[in-house]
Amino acid sequence: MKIKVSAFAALIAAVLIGCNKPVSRQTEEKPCEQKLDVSEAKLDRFGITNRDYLSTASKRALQWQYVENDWYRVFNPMKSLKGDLAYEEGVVRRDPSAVIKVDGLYHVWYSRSTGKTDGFGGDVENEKVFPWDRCTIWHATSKDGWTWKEDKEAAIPLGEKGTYDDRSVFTVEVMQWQDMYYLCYQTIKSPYDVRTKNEVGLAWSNSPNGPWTKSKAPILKPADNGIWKGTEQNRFMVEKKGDFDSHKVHDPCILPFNGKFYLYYKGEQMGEEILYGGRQIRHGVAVADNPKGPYVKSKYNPISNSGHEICVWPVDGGIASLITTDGPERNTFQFAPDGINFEIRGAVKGQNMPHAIGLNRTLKATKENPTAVFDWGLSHVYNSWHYQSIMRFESYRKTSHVAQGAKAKTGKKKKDTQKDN
Ligand code: AAL
Repeated sequence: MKIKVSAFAALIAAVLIGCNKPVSRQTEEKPCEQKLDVSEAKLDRFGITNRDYLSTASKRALQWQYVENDWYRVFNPMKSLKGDLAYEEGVVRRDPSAVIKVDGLYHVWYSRSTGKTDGFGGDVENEKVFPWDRCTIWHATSKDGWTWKEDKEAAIPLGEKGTYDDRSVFTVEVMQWQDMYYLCYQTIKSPYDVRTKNEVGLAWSNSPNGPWTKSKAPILKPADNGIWKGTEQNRFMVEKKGDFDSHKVHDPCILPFNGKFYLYYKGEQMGEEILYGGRQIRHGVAVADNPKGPYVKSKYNPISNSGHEICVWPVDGGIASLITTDGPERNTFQFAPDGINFEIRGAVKGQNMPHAIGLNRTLKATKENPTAVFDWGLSHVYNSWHYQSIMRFESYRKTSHVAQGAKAKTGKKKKDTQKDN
């Protein structure tokens, strides 16, 4: 009888399970159903013993949308930079932008501040609450990507007292588009307390060396639908949490995509919780017809359920994203053909993982090597809580796992010096 059931199952080779079709108020309706492929070939590939006894994990494996092996990276230990970007005691240099190359020189922008961090316990009006507080945005250039020369003054200074960016401008990204350069970055208006809303500003120039014109108002703001509980300095106490980005919009990065401009960002929510052993962080996107905006938040936000700093790049007609640090899907590569609906495609080994990646935009990702942009780039390290410095990351692609001297699937033997490709 059992054999007959199995044979029947093999014939239809499908099990019905709930699917993710976007249906409004789906909980009030009968959830739609999706067929699960339990063909012999699929069971054999995943080593599933018995199609009549599928564990929850096996069912999940059978639902994987993408089971190829071309999105996997291993990071080497980070390396020190030379010249002005070498570690300097007393100075914070962090959150580097993408690296671009113009007229034979690499360019990078980053947050810079001096002095130690006081935290939120004292006079927040006059002290420095975070390493990224009281920052301005600086620019450095390099011939070889190792030795960097910092400009003599900030590329983006603070706004005048009373303006939206009078306290800190930081965590910058660069976009080069039609002979113009755009810097988008986080902004704080003083005072900076634990409930201060964080916004996003923009500046533009026809040269990477500036001068920069700043937007008069933020181009992106947190959702305005959370309600704090009481007046205490506590960001966890809320009457209502509001959208995923009700407190802060962070880590902005604009990519030209499908004739429009997609501003990817990290949201922080009022009343943030700890979930899956990490912070409750999700990403969103806002779209504009023009690089200067107006940017309209996607109705599909949030577009991730995990992650931290934004790390996105164009590949194969869509947008890829590296999700790091927080949430159940941390350390995964994800891909969205439409820039919005991301699926997991692969993973990174957690070891040596850089967390504030400035991608190298001179490297091009391809369908065959979608993570080529990670060959090298910049990130930061915490030399201490007070001071951070920018370093170089390098990584390599790994698509096989072969013992030294043994034959790979291609039939070739692996040499002792050879890394997996
Ligand atoms: C980073 C980023 C943003 C935050 C701070 C500096 O991890 O998410 O930039 O504001 O930390």
